[in-house]
Amino acid sequence: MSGVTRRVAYRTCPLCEATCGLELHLEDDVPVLARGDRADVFSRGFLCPKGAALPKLEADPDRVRRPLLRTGRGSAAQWREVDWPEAFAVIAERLSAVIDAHGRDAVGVYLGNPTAHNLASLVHGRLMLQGLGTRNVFSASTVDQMPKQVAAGLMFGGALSIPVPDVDRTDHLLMLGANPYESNGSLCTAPDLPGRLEALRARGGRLVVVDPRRTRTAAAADEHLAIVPGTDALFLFALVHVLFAEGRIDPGPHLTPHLDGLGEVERLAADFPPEAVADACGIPAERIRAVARDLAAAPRACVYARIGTCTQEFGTLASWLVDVVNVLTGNLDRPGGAMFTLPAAGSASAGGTPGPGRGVRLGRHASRVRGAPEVFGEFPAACMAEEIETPGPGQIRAMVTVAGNPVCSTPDGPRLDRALDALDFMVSVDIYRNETTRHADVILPAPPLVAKGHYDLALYQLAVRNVANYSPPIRPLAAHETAEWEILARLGAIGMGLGPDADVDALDEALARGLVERAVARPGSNVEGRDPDALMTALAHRRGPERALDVMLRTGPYGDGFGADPAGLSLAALEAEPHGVDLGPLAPRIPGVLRTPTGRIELAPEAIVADVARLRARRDRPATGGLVLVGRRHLRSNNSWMHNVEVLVKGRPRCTLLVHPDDAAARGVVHGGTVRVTSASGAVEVPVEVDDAMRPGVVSLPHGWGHDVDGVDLAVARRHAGVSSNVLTPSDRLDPLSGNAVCNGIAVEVVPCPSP
Ligand SMILES: Nc1nc2c(c(=O)[nH]1)N[C@H]1C(S)=C(S)[C@@H](COP(=O)(O)OP(=O)(O)OC[C@H]3O[C@@H](n4cnc5c(=O)[nH]c(N)nc54)[C@H](O)[C@@H]3O)O[C@H]1N2
Ligand SMILES: Nc1nc2c(c(=O)[nH]1)N[C@H]1C(S)=C(S)[C@@H](COP(=O)(O)OP(=O)(O)OC[C@H]3O[C@@H](n4cnc5c(=O)[nH]c(N)nc54)[C@H](O)[C@@H]3O)O[C@H]1N2
Ligand code: SF4
Ligand SMILES: [Mo]
Repeated sequence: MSGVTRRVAYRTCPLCEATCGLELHLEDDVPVLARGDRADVFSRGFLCPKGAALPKLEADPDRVRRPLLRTGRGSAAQWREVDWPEAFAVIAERLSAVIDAHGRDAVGVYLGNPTAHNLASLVHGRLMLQGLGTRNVFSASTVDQMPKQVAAGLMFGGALSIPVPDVDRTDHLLMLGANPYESNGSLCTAPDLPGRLEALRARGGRLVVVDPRRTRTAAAADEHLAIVPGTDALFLFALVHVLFAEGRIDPGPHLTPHLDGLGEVERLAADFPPEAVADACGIPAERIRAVARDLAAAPRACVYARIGTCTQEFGTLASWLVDVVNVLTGNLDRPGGAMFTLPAAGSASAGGTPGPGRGVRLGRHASRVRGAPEVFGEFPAACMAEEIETPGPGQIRAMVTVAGNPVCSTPDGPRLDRALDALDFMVSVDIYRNETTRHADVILPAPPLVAKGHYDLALYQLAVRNVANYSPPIRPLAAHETAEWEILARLGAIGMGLGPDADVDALDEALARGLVERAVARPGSNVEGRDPDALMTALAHRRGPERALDVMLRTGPYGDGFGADPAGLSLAALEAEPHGVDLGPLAPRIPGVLRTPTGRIELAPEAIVADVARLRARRDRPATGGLVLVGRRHLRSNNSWMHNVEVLVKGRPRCTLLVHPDDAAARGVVHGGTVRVTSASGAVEVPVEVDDAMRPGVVSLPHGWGHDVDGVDLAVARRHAGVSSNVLTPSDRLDPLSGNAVCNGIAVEVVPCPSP
């Protein structure tokens, strides 16, 4: 007992988008217990089983703690721990060799989901990308939310100008393709979103859920519409049609002066009356009409849609129509509707001059093999394998992955798996040796959570309240640990040809200076015209992402302006508030938030209008009668990477195929049996749960499983291996405007496996 130092620290949970406050109980700075922080200004004590398991995740003996160097391949692979100088020396030699021989585009980069929850990668990831200077950048965004970013970018002028549902004040929420009872919300940062939805209903509001499965969220709603996968854009267009046909368009005096393209939307919607889409959507015309009327009648209503509407054939169209409906019903940018956050650390739309802006440019260049357009500086993740496999100038011969597991999470994982195996060189910044990182020649471990600071730079741009919360590191880095920002900066330096021992502090200093110089040059900023040197001096005690964050906070919308407003925010102010700072409910931001070239809301962007013909063809496509596959999430799981924590995977297997009783009976499939699921790209064998929560004709399989492969170091996950649903996801089906993969609505055949 004696000699152990116990204390409590407060931190924001980095695991999902909800940003819950954790009360971490520490013994000698090692977390032993996580509770919800009841004083957290945003989460008020809420936490889920993943947050509670964080101490176990931190203590996982399989985590990579020191750099690993691989010799041999496949089943002959051997891993050796090396020190950081040796790891970087190997990387400098071999990555530079690839760049020297084949050019910068020969290095591919994949950024995974946790990079969006990580201050170091959000700030210094750019340094790495600039240093590597390759066009071959991929990320989890194109198996996720890219359609929403494209739609919002074209409508409002910024890739992150995404309206979020003002769930705490709305009277009526129409939710499509989201299941926050499991996911805790996405593109909608709201700790305890299920509790907030219950509060909505308790105050007399109405929740309508559109999902091919009667999820826990759908079961808790007032109404559930079991839509045919991939037809949300048809459904939403029919809502638009009804609103016009019944004279229920009412954007209101707040939006009307800022709208472009209303007539074009009306013209397009003419082709989608409820009767014309009802069969395709599997929802009776009368119910579609009623949904439109309810939305129009509610004092404050909001449409919110998430991954089921993004990772599908019409991702951008569906994402666009969500906000079209919000505009037409007058619910965009008003309390209780869909609103824009004003984040404390600023954002592209929070500083600078409102009005006509640069807008967003897409398709500035095209991928080498299939000519897929670039979107916000990246290519579709579904193109990665072909870019590695296909010989010729610009072929990817080396990969850098950061916090990603694309073998499990992107289309046709097995093909990517083979492609990665054939690379000249690969380096992964990760905390596990998993399905993807087992191909790396070098794995560079990110330090544990307790040794890094945390601030949700990305997710606070999408929060349902304006909040700010910084978690300082609990302990300093140990001698064998390297800060993640420094790892990324060093990879960038190697890309610049500065070698393995470059002065990364100088790069970090230049990064901070760049932020300061932009802030003082920005018209109307709270430090406009100030001397950058003086501001840099004021920051001299900080380095790394913390210094950059301090600049962003101090020059942000609530910032202290480096003394201009002593009551304003700074990193020091946040350090004094371990439970966070509540900056209030969302407030209207139009027109200030707009950055389109016209300075108006583009209701009918050209690129989107041009894609409507494809949707018309879908309207008229006859049903095949076959089964289609969709995905799902479970509260105790997180994409592919938390299956090595026993408390989260124990119990019934989670990687099962849900099949409606009628579909099961028609195929001789029984509950608890095993089936073979075949798609155009592959086949898996998986246990079945017969479940009447499924819409007939639709089956559901979660993603992120399939852990029993050579070379992974995941003892627990291997015992609960499951199969990867992305074996079944073809890599040739993309939403054309966003390059997003179509992971939902995949045609499959299901047959019983012979009993063993
Ligand atoms: N516990 C847990 N939480 C997570 C994650 C996790 O893996 N586990 N992952 C995190 C990440 S990275 C993300 S992006 C978010 C995602 O958060 P959500 O968007 O809430 O994701 P899901 O829970 O997968 O819910 C998607 C729903 O869409 C439905 N669906 C599928 N196809 C269609 C369709 O064509 N139309 C409609 N209307 N619905 C469809 C599915 O049946 C499913 O119920 O969750 C985050 N939170
Ligand atoms: N079929 C289908 N496929 C899908 C989806 C779906 O719904 N259906 N969902 C998609 C979505 S929404 C997403 S976001 C993607 C996720 O796709 P990915 O981001 O590729 O996969 P993850 O499983 O999130 O892998 C995260 C990786 O980060 C590592 N990691 C965790 N913490 C840290 C850290 O602090 N630092 C570093 N350096 N590494 C860390 C983990 O060990 C793991 O290797 O999957 C997508 N794939
Ligand atoms: S809901 Fe998300 S942020 Fe909150 S405790 Fe769970 S994993 Fe962490
Ligand atoms: Mo995601």
